[in-house]
Amino acid sequence: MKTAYIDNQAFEIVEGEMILSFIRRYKEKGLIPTLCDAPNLDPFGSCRVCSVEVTLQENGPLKTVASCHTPVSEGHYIYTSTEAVKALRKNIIELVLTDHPLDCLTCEVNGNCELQTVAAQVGIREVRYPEGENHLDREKDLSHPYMTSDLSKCINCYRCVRACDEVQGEFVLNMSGRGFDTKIIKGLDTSFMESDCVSCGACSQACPTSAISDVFQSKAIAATDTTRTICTYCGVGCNLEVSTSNGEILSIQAPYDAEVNQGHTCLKGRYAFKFYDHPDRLDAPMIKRNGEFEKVSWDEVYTYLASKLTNYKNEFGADAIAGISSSRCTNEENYLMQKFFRAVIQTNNIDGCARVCHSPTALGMQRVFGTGAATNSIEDLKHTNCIMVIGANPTDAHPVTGAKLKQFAMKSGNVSIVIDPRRTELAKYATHHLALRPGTNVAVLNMMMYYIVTENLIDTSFIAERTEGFEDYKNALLNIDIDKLEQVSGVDRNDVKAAAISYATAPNAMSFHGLGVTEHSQGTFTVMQIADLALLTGNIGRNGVGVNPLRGQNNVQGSADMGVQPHQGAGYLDVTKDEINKKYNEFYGVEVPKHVGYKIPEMFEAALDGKLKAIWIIGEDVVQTDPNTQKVIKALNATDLVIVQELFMTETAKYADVILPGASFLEKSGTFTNGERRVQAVNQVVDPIDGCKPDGQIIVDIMNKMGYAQPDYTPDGMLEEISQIVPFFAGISWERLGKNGLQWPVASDGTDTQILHTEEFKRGKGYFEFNPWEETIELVEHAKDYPYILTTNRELEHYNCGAMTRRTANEKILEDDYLMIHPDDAQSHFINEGDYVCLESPRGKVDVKARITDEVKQGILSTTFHFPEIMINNITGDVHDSEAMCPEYKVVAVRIRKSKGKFKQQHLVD
Ligand SMILES: Nc1nc2c(c(=O)[nH]1)N[C@H]1C(S)=C(S)[C@@H](COP(=O)(O)OP(=O)(O)OC[C@H]3O[C@@H](n4cnc5c(=O)[nH]c(N)nc54)[C@H](O)[C@@H]3O)O[C@H]1N2
Ligand SMILES: Nc1nc2c(c(=O)[nH]1)N[C@H]1C(S)=C(S)[C@@H](COP(=O)(O)OP(=O)(O)OC[C@H]3O[C@@H](n4cnc5c(=O)[nH]c(N)nc54)[C@H](O)[C@@H]3O)O[C@H]1N2
Ligand SMILES: [Mo]
Repeated sequence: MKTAYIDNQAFEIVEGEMILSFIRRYKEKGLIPTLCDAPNLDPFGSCRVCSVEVTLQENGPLKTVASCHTPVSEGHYIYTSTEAVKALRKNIIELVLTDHPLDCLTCEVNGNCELQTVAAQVGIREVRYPEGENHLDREKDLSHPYMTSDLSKCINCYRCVRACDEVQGEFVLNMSGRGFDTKIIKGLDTSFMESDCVSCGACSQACPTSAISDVFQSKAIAATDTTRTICTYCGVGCNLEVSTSNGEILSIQAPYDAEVNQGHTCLKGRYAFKFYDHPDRLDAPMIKRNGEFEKVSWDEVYTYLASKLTNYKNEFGADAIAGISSSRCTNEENYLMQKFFRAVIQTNNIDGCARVCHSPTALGMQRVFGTGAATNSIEDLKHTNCIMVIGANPTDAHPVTGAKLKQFAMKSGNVSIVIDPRRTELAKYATHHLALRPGTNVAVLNMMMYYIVTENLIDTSFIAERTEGFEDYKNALLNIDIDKLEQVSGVDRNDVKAAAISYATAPNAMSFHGLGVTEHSQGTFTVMQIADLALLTGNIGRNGVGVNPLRGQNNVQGSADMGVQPHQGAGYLDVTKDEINKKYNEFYGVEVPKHVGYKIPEMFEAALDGKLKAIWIIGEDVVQTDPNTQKVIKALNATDLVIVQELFMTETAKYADVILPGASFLEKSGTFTNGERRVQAVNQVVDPIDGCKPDGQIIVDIMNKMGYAQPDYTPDGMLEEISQIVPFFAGISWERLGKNGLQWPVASDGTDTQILHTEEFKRGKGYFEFNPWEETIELVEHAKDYPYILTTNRELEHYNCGAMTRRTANEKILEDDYLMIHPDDAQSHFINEGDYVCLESPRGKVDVKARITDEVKQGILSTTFHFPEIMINNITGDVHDSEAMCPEYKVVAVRIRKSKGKFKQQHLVD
């Protein structure tokens, strides 16, 4: 054991650590004051407030060093509070204060200012030096709906600049000027709003004064409570620390000790929370009578629903009723929803948003490995040499992971491969960008694997020991027609070959994929190829490798784990198997059906055929987000009873017969499972808005009303029940989750799992299956009349149907949608920047504003689906993945023309 001494007391040291972290491990945090240091930033050593005295022998000559960036060595004697360092620290702070306005009493961060705290800590009562020529003339920047700056308060600690560089990798902030005139600038000295700032707030969290702040932080000074919880938006699962007072949410920060996000989060996690008490929140159950919604009591709505559902079940059978559960809701709520359908209604007609999202991931990975979830953790980026990002745009859709991937790609020596038709932000930094035509993933991946085999870069011993089906696979692969695949994909074979060699020769290569893989007619096959690519090169089962879908919704992993699927119940158990059926029957105490239920598209087909009488939809805006909007509307109109459980009057809710007002993540407790299989505790921050109930309680109430005894919704009680039926939750309990959650499978003793398939695959051997590329029927049938391909992307500021983000000030950052169109295409249709473009597909037409850019190739268009005023899904079609039925949102045949623009922009915040 190696030791060093803190004030003459011996403590064990860790090789390579700095004196400051060594001291902080053993002593209270306040012992060493700091200014330029922050928990999530590299040591910087500029303010020197953290100075200590050090010598190599007891009573030896003392040397003053900045503890934050001086490594501790064996036998160091460190003195933390000698008169000399105390005087030095005080002097430093006094000098800092001469150039800082002493208006603490009226400052918005009074009481919450680190400079103030440190000044008190070092014993400053008054400043001895005359007040310097300060920077009170510096203008405040109030251009942005969230971020603010008042550079008269800046103390040049560089924390904001370092946060922008090191944490977000955005490089927006800089120090400019010399000497007294040194100041922080944004971009080329513009405002937050005009700069490339992505509003992540890392600088505002880092700033020790209020030089850079945000509109919520000043309010947080009044906070009486903080609650740690998990973000409701994407599948990264950022931990959040929410400050409240009197039941009102004041601000959100990111805790530094969060393993997922290490003190960082994006503008949705940190700032987009004001939807929760927006005046548009639904606040009473409603029943539609004579075409109008009427507010009713909970008792009335429960009685109404129980009687209606019972009648439909008796008259038309259980399969005339179906449910769509919400991946925005907790595991416990999803478990209850599928239990309601299986045990109370007695049908397997239960599905969720994974159907329109990563269902091909779950199926494809199950076929190859036996388990459909991410094999590794984001943490593994520290151990990899090469990343392949295919069909994912994480800097917009998974910003905290995106920032890490971007930093990886920017670092010299690292190899990155981006496969995406658009030049995404990551593509700009990638070693290889394969800009394929949408719908040709299978072609490009088969080419990649062909080169890996022909260049003899396969991992023969891994293939021999851990896989099956390789010989047949290889024979088929060697017969592909490279000329044809090169031509259809539009990617030069040499570029594909170079990327293939990079992936195969990297000591560790890790893949990440998204909807550009799954939302296609060959989605499942593409996922299987990505998995086979890992098998072929032995990139699975250890640190820094693996297949890592960037799961979408905050709890889409969890909802499928809980059984929100028509073919597998809680814990992915096959409902058609006798022994499984027996297990569920015993556990639920009723007869559970053995035949597979409807997937979402089949629910709508059944409705149109008159076979579906009732549908209960929780937290999913199918009218706006499912493909072929007009067909979805027809299906809902054809269903007698449409129950929508929501926060807002969404496009779908408008078609409801009954509305149930649920509660948002801030108003309830439970768990979410992130894209790394990490089950984390969601803690209630405020009471449900008056009139609303937690979704889980609503389901329990209806279960009981229909005669099934289900105890009230509590997160610990529900987890207890779940752990008895879901095998990989065996060791999960509410108490055990702790701050950073547990990654499933969790053994009964509580041991969790960071990496899957280390020894063998869930299915035994990894499975090779060759599938040839096929043109989607959408283009085969329609390309002649509709020569452009529309694909979809996401914007950082808005989330899916926009119901939540568009009710926050995010709307002021991105007000409107736009269509990416190549300059040559724009020119040939006389379209100028900002003109409306009419997009017409065989299903219908919509208008979107043009943004002319070479981020897309000629012939390719891209836009989002966040804006109900546009309703892009009016033009998407019915083609779906051949295996998992995920809609092919990413390839839509369209024709275009300039138009006048028909919709009126809605403004949901003032
Ligand atoms: N800000 C924000 N974040 C979100 C969401 C949001 O709406 N807004 N939604 C959440 C949800 S539900 C999900 S599922 C995730 C989705 O996150 P991502 O998986 O990143 O989803 P997208 O941006 O829709 O599509 C990813 C990329 O696929 C590319 N692409 C299109 N066609 C093809 C193709 O044929 N081949 C390849 N290789 N690429 C193609 C697109 O250009 C795009 O860059 O994001 C989650 N996070
Ligand atoms: N064209 C095109 N369409 C797409 C996609 C695409 O790439 N292109 N992507 C698809 C994908 S991947 C997905 S996942 C879907 C997403 O589509 P949706 O699931 O419809 O999108 P969200 O905006 O996440 O909608 C969730 C709804 O849940 C509500 N909600 C949030 N929290 C709660 C809660 O705690 N309780 C209740 N009761 N309600 C809550 C919100 O108000 C919101 O209306 O869209 C799909 N649609
Ligand atoms: Mo999704």
